[in-house]
Amino acid sequence: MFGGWRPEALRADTGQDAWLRYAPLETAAKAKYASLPASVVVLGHSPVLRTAQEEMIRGVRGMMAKTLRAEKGVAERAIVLGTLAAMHAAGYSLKAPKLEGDGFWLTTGQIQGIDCLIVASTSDLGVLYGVFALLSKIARDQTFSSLDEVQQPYALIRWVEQWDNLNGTIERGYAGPSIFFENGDVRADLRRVGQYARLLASIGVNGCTINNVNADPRIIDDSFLPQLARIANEFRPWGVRLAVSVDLSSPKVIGGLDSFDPVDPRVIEWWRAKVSKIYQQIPDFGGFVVKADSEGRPGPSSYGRTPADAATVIARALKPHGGLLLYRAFAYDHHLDWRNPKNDRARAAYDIFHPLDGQFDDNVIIQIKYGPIDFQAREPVSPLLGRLERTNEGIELQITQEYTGQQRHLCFLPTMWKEILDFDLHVSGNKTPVKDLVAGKVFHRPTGALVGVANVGLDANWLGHPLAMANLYGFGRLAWDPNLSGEAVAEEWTRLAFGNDPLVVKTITDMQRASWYVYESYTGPLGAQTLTDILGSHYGPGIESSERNGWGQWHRADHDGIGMDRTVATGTGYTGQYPPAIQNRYESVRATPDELLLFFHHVPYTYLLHSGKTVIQHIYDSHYDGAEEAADFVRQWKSLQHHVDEERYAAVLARLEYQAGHAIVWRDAICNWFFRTSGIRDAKGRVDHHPHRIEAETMQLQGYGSIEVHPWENASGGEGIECVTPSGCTATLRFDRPAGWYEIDVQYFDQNNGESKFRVFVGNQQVDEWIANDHFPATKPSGDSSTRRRIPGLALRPGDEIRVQGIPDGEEHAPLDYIEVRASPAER
Ligand code: GCW
Repeated sequence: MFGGWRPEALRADTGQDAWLRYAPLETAAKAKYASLPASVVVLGHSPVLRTAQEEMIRGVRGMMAKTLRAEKGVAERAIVLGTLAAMHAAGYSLKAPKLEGDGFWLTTGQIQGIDCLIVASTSDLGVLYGVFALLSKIARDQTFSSLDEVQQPYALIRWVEQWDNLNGTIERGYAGPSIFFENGDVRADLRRVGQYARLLASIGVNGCTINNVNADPRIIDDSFLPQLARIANEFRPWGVRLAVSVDLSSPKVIGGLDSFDPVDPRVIEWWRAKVSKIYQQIPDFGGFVVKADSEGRPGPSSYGRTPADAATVIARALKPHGGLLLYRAFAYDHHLDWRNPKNDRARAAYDIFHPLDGQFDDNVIIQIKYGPIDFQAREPVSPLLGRLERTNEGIELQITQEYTGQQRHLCFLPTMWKEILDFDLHVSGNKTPVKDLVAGKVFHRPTGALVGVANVGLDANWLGHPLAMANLYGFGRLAWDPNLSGEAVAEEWTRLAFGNDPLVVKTITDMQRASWYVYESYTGPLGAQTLTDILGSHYGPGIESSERNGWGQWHRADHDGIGMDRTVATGTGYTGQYPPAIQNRYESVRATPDELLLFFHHVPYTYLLHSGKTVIQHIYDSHYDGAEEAADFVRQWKSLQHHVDEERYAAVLARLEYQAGHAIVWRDAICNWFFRTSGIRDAKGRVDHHPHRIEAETMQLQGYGSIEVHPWENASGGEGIECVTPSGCTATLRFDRPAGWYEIDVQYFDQNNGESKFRVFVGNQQVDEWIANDHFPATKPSGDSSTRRRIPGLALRPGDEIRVQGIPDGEEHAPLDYIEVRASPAER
């Protein structure tokens, strides 16, 4: 019944343990590890080493139902955990390889004549990382009879950031409230914080910034520090350093000064004293993140000072304590004049920070978003990444899917991150991939950083979509080792999160690997960026929201063509920020790769791509293909029924079915908009032609009235219907096709300010009913709230009356867009 595979994988799973489930091993795998020693020896007493020993015991107990004996010395075959120094001190003679920092060595060897399994490092934390690596191998069914493996982290700083507010909400968080804060204070119950730190440690993440970069100054108020210390206590046993985002105006807002001018001696003293107080309570405090002069945040420009002036005052306060300052390069003017074709937000980070190269202290890291705009589904690599030679830099990636489907759409981001990290910027004509630049290897900097904005929440499974945790896992793995392939990361994660059933491993790995391209293909063509509502949710389609305003995310589409001319020759000059080899590639319209064409060039819709298609036909095709591939995810996932636990099976299926529907909303919005704007027909005749679609406004309505939807492209035909009669309304049509099996899609709008009820009848028989109670980011009918209900397998006869009844609730007026009646798949 289970395809020969074990029912073990089918245990209910809330997702709380993520990739650290330690699920019981298959009998065959258990046999493989039967010779594992029966005891675990740890050399040393630090909290991190204690954690390492406990984790080893926990993992083996979960997977093999055996409890290792915790010992202090080697008297029998043992798993030995400790630093190389401790091993030498204990008189163990080992020929150790060269290890640095928190790197580790897993090996088998003799200690005092006894065969042992050894996990060694130069640091306690490295030992913990080694334990996690060993347990991961067991969970993934890897053989390690002749184990001898060294792993070194690529970059020193591997931090996640959370955009949590003190009131418990999370900016761009999609999985429930904050695990850290509630009602203005640190939560009383911090169990989830300890669990989070464990997950982070298991992938080598060594720091976490807990609050929004749009920082509440109160975070470092003296009265708040004991609360921060409680969080640091949860992090400490896992070697995760606590950091916070600070507001540059803090000396004024909470410090009582009349200025926050970074060169004012009183301000300098204020930061010095504040930082010492923090370290008195949190000796291993990691440091600060700063967002300044950006999107309305206060900054040094108020006093005519530079980011270097601002960074210096804070960095010097942190320096004596070993603290770091991550100063964000995401600073730009959001009141740009869109009428000026030379204006370009993409230039901002480089224009502001490049002239300051060399003016930052050694404990400052300039934290640079991967692209020059803002976490779009596709952007070129930020040129600033290649242009700081005398300043530490780090890259900022986004784990939370702000512009990539908000964990309702499947989008495995390590595929994108790999392209970015491997991208060779050819600095000074040499091979200089981004991963080497941000690890500080190219210019021999003291440090570098990979930072991921995670935004996990209180939802049991941390990120909402059960498959989205692969992004957090993948961030940590790539920060540790950017040379891993995206495929390897997806496969590791799948084995850990779902077990080793080959069908499960292959299916989920394949889906993850395809998912970013699929998402990109129906949301943002050819580097035009994610064509979403940039002024609001950043979720559904909103093609013109980025045009004709000061935010500078323009793609400049009009009747004749589309794209931003960013060339030196005729455009904004942005391409000139890249080293020559890259500049030449992007300066030339022919040399620019298709997927970034519209980021760099303005071209007519009839322009021929390298693929041989015109731009407009590519837009149509990619959106149709993308929507079909999204539908195919549902089919692929269904092949895993009875191979994964029911809970996650159902939760993922629901999200994928929703995604397949929402991909059609995206497809239609973008295709219709470009069709109307360009006037050029789809060569394949699909756009604006939906043979089985019946617009709700054309049905026979009782009580329902038509409404216009804005922007028009987010509803089929630009209109929908709504019902304000409390007892409900109906929309009816007469079925006039041959008798047979059909499925009906009801496209409706599910707002978050009411829970309307829907019922569907064929003749007098009710065939379905549901409540529109999902929580999309929308209070009106829109591309965010548009969703569908699919009713499969209906035997319809000519003359049947199909009737949808809607009963409004609150501000949600049972809004409908259209219905589609299609022959059931088996009949097609
Ligand atoms: O992407 C934008 C987000 C903002 C965010 C900002 C930033 C925290 O829409 O919500 O603010 O970037 O990164 O500072």
